[in-house]
Amino acid sequence: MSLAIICPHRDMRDWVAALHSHDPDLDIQVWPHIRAPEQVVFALCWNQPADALGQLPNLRAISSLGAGADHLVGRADLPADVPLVRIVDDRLRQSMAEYVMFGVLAHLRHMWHYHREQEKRAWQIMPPRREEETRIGIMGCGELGGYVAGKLAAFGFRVHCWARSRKTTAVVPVYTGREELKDFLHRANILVCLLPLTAATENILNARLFRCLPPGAFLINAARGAHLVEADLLAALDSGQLAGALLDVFRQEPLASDHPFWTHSKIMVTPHAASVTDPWSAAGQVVDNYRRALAGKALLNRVDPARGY
Ligand code: NDP
Ligand code: OXD
Repeated sequence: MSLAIICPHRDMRDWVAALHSHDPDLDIQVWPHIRAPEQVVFALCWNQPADALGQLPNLRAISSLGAGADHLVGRADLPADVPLVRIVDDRLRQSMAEYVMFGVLAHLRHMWHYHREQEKRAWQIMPPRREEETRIGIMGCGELGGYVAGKLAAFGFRVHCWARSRKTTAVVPVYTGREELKDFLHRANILVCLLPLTAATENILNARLFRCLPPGAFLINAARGAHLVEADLLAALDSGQLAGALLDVFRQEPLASDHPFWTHSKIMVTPHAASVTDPWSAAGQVVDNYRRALAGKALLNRVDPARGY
């Protein structure tokens, strides 16, 4: 029996070492060097090539290497009925909280502006945006959104979330469903997207949504590039409807070198680095799920293909 890692263009030696630290006897095959496809019962995947999983006839489970599973859900090339799981991890949550906190503080304290002014040796104070006038709306109140909301609230910010299902125990107010989306947006002068990418959320960051935000709102998208209608963002920045954006994810990654986002004065680009799965933190749950799959036990962190996340 073996576990396959299918993550093209990445050095997976750390992952192999981290998995072996939990089970030194684990047989690991790293794509494209799959020596014995019929032995593979568990696949750990990120951006897997279209034909990779179909070549593994005895799969019992497939795990995303990250929190998102949109690269696995609803794909015709995936073996039918093989359960999907994803990573849920403390380091991922904390790292995302750091990223969003950075974006919020950099916006409020005009750090983009000061960084540009430094190049001109210009000494001019901008009045900080006031924390008490700041209301942060987080789209998604799951493992990441819920955690980030708690951290921002503990720091003193007014935070509210938006989710699909009603929450009764969240630490911040949670708006629910399309019917409460406008109320959620009206209150958000910083909007953070931490939604999974599904049919219902694709293109959700669009002109109509931006118009529901208070003028001069700031956008942080750390979820998926396909949530955002890029032309609508550029228009909203030009009109002043949005003051700026911190973007970590893009429709096409890496972002093309001639993409207008690179040079836009109101956009900060990061290379899908908001919260990268740390193998040393996450390998334990992968080995656990591998063993569960072998034993026919319930898997941890299941993805519901019908829901899309
Ligand atoms: P979860 O599944 O734990 O949470 C998803 C949240 O989104 C839930 O609160 C869910 O509502 C809500 N949601 C889903 N669909 C809708 C909808 N149609 N309308 C309203 N709310 C909806 O996911 P995670 O928090 O673990 O991760 C979120 C995403 O973050 C990932 O899917 C991935 O794309 C992205 N990500 C990005 C990273 C980066 O480095 N840039 C790193 C890690 C993740 P409900 O609670 O009702 O189910
Ligand atoms: C993830 C990601 O989903 O890195 O974990 O985007």
